This record gives sequence, structure tokens and C-alpha cells, in this order.
Amino acid sequence: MRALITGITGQDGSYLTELLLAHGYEVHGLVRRTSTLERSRLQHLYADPDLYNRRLFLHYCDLEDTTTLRRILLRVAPDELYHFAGQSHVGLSFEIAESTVESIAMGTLRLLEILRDLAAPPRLFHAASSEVFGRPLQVPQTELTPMAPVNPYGAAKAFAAQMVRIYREKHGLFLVNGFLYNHESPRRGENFVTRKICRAAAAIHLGQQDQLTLGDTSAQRDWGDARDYVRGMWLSLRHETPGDYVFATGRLHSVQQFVEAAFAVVGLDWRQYLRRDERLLRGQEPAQLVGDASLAEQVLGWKPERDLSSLVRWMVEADLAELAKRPLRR
Ligand code: F7E
Repeated sequence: MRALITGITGQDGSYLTELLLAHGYEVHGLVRRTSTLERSRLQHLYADPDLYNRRLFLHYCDLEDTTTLRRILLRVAPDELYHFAGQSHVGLSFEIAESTVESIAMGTLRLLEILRDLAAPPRLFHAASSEVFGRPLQVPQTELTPMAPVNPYGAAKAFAAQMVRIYREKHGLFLVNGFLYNHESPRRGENFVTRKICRAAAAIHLGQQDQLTLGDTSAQRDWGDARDYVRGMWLSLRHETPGDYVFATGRLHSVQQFVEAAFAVVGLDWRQYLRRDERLLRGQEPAQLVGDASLAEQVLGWKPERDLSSLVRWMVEADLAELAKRPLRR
């Protein structure tokens, strides 16, 4: 089996690559040319001479570059295509709305346009998001909950997810939408709230940081473990028919609860370190985003295997280990 991953250098791309390699796949990934080589999440695989350029291949390609994208798809001829690429920060999507929509919405549409012309199109997994539901009328949400996004990121994902549905029906392609609720790990970017909190708890414990500054700590999310979610993506493409699936834990927790859990791991009193900064407020928050993943359980046999407390401990301990090796500069 051969897979191609857009966004392979991100959190999900790196865990999925590990999972696919472990199942004997040949894995190809698209990487953007940037002035810095941001591939740290793949470093351990990249540095393995038995894997790199043998079973793991990286190709330079921006999603706007449709000629190159088509050429790579023709040459690689993947059986499965996992599509993660695109600007993924919700707060930032208010600042850079055009490029967010361009990368997520148009990026997905361009990919679908290429797929419909291929003689043997791969199966596609599209990483849609709980953000498409915004302020939903239904709690918890299912695959049938109407989309009602409240930010440019969610609106772009809603467009892309709907296009996936349209191309599946019109062109008979094997296309899957995964409505992914928040999923975290030590490889989460440092500007997402869970990683920011865990890294701060670790750095404060090691005497490398004095405080943690956050925006809205009453905001709630359905947080799961990224390794569970990439397993769901893989299962969804192995099923005999394509469909849409919610991947979620079904449990809501607040940012505040996350802070308390992370500081408890290092035995610190969060009250002494937590500060609020109005500039980190988004103004327009989604509400009650919590998913019902029963369809994924019934059809794919998927269930999240790890809970929030083990996730928080894993993340804080990983940051402790990393900061002990490479302290923060002060
Ligand atoms: O924010 C609040 C913030 O940036 C979570 C992406 O993967 O999941 C992610 O989007 C909550 C929000 O993730 C800070 O206002 C408070 O209510 O970690 P986040 P997100 O916006 O939920 C969805 C499913 C995706 O699809 C996205 O790609 O935490 N919050 N204080 C803060 N958030 C951040 N980032 N930084 C703060 O200081």
C-alpha cells in the first residue's frame, strides 16, 4: 500500500506516518519550501537510513501549484491520500482570513479537481473540523448536524467538507470527511492552548518561566489524544464504502480544568502563575463543541483509547524532558 500525505510535517502527519509505516506502507509526503527546515516532528524517521528514501519520501509542493501536485499524484499513484495541509490556527484566521480560506477551501477544491481527472484516483481522507459546527443547535454533534461556523477557519473547513460530499456524490469518488474534534499531543504546536499550558507548567517547574498568560479560560473543548484520531482516519479509508465520521471523545472540559490538571502533574498551585491577557480573547467563540462518535464506533469499530488525564500527563512529562535537554532562553 502506498499513501500520500499533505501536511506530513504537522502533528497528525507525523503520527499517521508512523502508523502507516508500522503497517508496511510506503509513505510519501508533500512539504512546502521554506527558508527554515521545519521537519522536527519527522526527524527520527527522516534520520533513519532504512526508511528515508526507501519507504518514506518527501516531495516539495505547495497546494497552489496544481501542475506539480498533479505530477506527484501521477508519479506516486497512491492508494490513499490524507489531506491535512492548510492554516490551522482558529484565532489567527481572523487576522489572515484570505490566506486561511485560500489554503483550506481552495486548496481542497484544487485537489478534488485533480482527483476527478485521474484514471485511478486514490481514496481521500479530508481532515474537516468540529469548527464547522460553530454554535450548533444540537449537542453533541453528529455527521448530520448542520454546519454553522463562527470564524474564517470554520467557514473554510465547512466549504471544503461540503465540496468533498459533492464530489463524492457527483463523481463517485471514495472521499471521506473526518469531523475531528481537538486532538493533542507533545507534538502540538506551541501556540495551541493545551501545549502552551503543558509547556508553561513544565518550564515553571524547572525555573525557566514565571507565569502563564491565557485568554478565555472558561472556553470548553472536547480534547482527545492525536494517536487515537490518526487511527480513526486510517480505519475510515479501509472501510468498503466512503462516508463522513465524527471523531471525538464526547467529553467537554474547560481550559481552566486543563490548567489545573497540568499544574497538578508538577505539583504546583496554578493560582500563583496564571494571568489573563485580554488580547488573547477571540471575541467570537464557538459553543458546546462536543462530538458523538457513535457512527465511527458502529461502522469502523473506532473508540478513543486514552483519556484526558493520561494525555495531560504525557504532554507535561514530554515537555519536562525536552526543556531539561534544551532550556528556554530567558
Ligand atoms: O484553542 C482558548 C481559545 O487554539 C482552544 C485547531 O486544531 O481545534 C483547534 O482549534 C480554546 C479556545 O484550539 C488561549 O480561545 C484561551 O477557546 O488550542 P486552541 P481551537 O481553536 O479549538 C480545532 C478542532 C481545529 O480544527 C483547529 O485547527 O482555548 N484559549 N487562552 C487560548 N487558545 C490559544 N491558542 N492560546 C491562548 O492563550
